[in-house]
Amino acid sequence: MLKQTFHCQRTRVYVLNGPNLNLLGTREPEIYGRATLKDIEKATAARAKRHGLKIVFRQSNHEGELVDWIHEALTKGCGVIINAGAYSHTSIALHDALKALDKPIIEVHLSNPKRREAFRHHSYVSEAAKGVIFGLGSTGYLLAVEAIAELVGAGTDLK
Ligand code: CA2
Repeated sequence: MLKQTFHCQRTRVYVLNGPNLNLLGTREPEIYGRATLKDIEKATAARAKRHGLKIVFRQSNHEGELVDWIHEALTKGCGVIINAGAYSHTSIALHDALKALDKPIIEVHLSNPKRREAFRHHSYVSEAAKGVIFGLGSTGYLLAVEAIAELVGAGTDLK
């Protein structure tokens, strides 16, 4: 079977984080774990390095800023890992921006929204994503890097 790979001009992977994720590690550890966003950034960058990929790691509490970064990834990135936080469940703007991106997109959530309140069960991001990783805490970001590396053929002559 022919494996689907995405042609990748650059080695930059955007890791975008939405509202309130800057609070990680300070509250609700029973839901989101004890790692801070800085811890996740370091671990994600280290995992990406193994594959010859570089991480652009950002967090914003503002929907439009996240849209702008997705547009930036359009020209400067080779894939997007996104935990859009609560905007996952509300934002058609993020959905549209992601739909315009012809690069692999992996959606990550620390918790498993399907096991939580009904308003978290639908994600506009999922409809634009190649794959989704839910409920595995910060490990989800590392698995997302592995998925992107595989999809773009990083570290192989498909790059
Ligand atoms: O599980 C996830 O990663 C979520 O994207 C986290 C969002 C939530 O709205 C999504 O449904 C699922 C919330 C992030 C809030 O993060 C906090 C961290 C510490 C303390 C308070 C909020």
